[in-house]
Amino acid sequence: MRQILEEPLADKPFLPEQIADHNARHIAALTDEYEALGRALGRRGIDIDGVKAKVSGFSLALPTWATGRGGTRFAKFPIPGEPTNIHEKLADCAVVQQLSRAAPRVSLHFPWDGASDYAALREEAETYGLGFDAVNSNTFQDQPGAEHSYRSGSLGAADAAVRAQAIRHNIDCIEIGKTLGSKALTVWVGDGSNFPGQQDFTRALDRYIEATSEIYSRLPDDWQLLLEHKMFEPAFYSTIISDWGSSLMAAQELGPKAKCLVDLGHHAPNVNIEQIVARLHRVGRLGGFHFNDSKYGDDDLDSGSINPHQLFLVFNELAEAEARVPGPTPAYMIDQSHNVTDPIESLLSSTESIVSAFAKAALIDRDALHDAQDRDDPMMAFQALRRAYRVDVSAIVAMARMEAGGAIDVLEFYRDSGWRARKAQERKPVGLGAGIV
Ligand SMILES: [Mn+2]
Repeated sequence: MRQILEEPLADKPFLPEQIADHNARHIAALTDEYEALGRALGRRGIDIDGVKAKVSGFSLALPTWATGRGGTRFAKFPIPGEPTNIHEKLADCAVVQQLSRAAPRVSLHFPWDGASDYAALREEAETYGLGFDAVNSNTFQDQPGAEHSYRSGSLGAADAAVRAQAIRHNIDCIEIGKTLGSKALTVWVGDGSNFPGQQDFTRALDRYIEATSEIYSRLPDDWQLLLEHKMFEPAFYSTIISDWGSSLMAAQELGPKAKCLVDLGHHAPNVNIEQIVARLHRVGRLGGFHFNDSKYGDDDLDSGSINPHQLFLVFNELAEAEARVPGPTPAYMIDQSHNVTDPIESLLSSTESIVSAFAKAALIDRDALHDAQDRDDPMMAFQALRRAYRVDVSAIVAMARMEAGGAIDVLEFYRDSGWRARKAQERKPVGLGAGIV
């Protein structure tokens, strides 16, 4: 076992020299693997340095809620050293960013991430080299002291006073986001029904769109409103924004700043999510992406842990769309609930999976793919994808990360650092609390 690293400087979790020492032990093997892969790709006419440059340009956001143990609907088993407030969550996100160099933004959720001074919070994040991604509102659970309950819905509730409270909360989130430097508000509501007849589908959607248009009218010009659909839960019979069709319908009625956000876990099993990506991009409404994986539904498992091929196919569609109509990159974010792992380790591992899927999609010979599609040759079209998917791109991803100042083996560095054990001494214990967040 290697030595536990020294106590770091206050403004960065780790000293650059600590990462350099780690990299010095791995650089010879990495260079050898990178050069061998470069020769193999070169024989196919692919320039490995060009792919690495694309990988260097890829980044995603981390959600603060994924820095703690989320648990399941049934229970939550915290670990010592979990973050207990927004400042500690930022520090853990800084660990992921400093080691992976692919996660420079953090997404906040209110009121969970409330702070007394958001300008100071922005400066605190900047000392870590972090910025802020979309802010997220929460009108799916009641808060202490709230005047009205969301038990029967929020933006789509039948009670106008409940809708007004939900609108106010979203406007408050926009105001906080302006101070933080965010450029988007993500809205997911659990509104819906649990019994046939409980709710009029049409009037409920009308109320939701009317309420959301009030929020939309308060958006700064350079902001986006990201609408996140989800098939079910907590409403198990009908959900107001249950699918991409409802989401698109709402976005188109609201206006050009409203876009759809696709969360990989928010569809029925086996749904062709990559086709949804292509559809939404075609109409210019693909606003964002939440990465996770699932076996059954909204499991929030680690990205690429169950179906890495689907992740690759999603990035294939994104690359295809980008080549056809260049435009702003969708807001990429991890959205996971960690039940049995150290959340930082899951975020590091998932970041690696997502960047790898992006890198593999960048290897696809698009001319060969299009040619096979146009000749109606399904096998060769499939092989164009398969040739890229089979490549182990680890050396490209690690080289890009190292050149940006990150660690070659992120998990090894993190474990050797003793970060969690140190935080277990410094941070107060987390309560047992409820399950999934
Ligand atoms: Mn999500």
